Amino acid sequence: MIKKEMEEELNRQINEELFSAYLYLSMHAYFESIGLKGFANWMMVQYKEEVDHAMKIIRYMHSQGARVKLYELKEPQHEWNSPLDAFEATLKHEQHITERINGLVDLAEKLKDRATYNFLQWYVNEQVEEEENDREIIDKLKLIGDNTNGLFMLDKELAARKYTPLVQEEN
Ligand code: OFO
Repeated sequence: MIKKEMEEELNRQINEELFSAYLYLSMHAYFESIGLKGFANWMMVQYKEEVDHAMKIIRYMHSQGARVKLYELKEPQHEWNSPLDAFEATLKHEQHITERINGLVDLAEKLKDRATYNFLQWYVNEQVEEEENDREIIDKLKLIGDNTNGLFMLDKELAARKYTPLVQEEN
């Protein structure tokens, strides 16, 4: 059983995950607008994964008989100064999500909510991966600097990213 305080925080997290999706969809549009289709593809995959993250919480809450509530989404930023600027914003956003997840884990511990504590471990691990992916791309973008060829090579690399639904039968 999920206590009210946890139910409310999980509902807030659904909003955070959906806002993440919205932000990355906005970045997808930004990269399309500057002709970097591989970067745009990477962001589209990211968008879909974030929707999966929200759905995973929704399904968990339903399995626990908790009440899911959807809140208003903030308007995301529309423009960035460069691909590096967009990826630095991505990392900053993911660090914010990591803090949110850590806060949820602390709350689960405080409430002795073992089921939610276990459920959240998936997100703890996912955040390590997400931040690492962003850092790798930021490092590459810093090495590339103003080199257009390097940027196009990275664009080609990011074009290869494929979306894998979180749990096949859930989608
Ligand atoms: Fe980008 O991560 Fe969701 O949780």
